[in-house]
Amino acid sequence: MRRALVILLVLAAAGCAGPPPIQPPIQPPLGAAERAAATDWSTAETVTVTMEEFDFAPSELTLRAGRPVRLRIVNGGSRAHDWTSAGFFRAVALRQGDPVSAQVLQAGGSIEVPAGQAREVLLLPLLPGSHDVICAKPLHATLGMAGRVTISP
Ligand SMILES: [Cu+2]
Repeated sequence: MRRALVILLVLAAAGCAGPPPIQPPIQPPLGAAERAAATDWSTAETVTVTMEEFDFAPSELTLRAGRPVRLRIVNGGSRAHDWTSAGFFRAVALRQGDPVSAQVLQAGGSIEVPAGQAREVLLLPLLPGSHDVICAKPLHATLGMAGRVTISP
């Protein structure tokens, strides 16, 4: 009984250690780990998106299913921005063992980039479809940081 109480207190304290995630973590599609492990990442095509106040350039991307991509998100603005699309990150395989990839999934499908910096992830588009992309910072999508990313078959 007493031990159970101690465990509960420890769990409660651990839960208060950091701010809660804004969005729930992403589960990659079935088979994503196997597809990522079988991918030759040296063939990845670089696709760059530049974020500024308040837009994405380009705002619309089309990627081909089965073609590896190095998605490079550059923040050319003067404040933090993110490139967020839960639907897109549920449709791709990310390269395993990449710290940025793990952060993106943990953050609910969001690539967070401080002002003046860049982040990149290696990914394999798997499931065809079209998804909204936003900057999830308050009001940024309304001000223009919104777009689409499409995976074509
Ligand atoms: Cu923003």
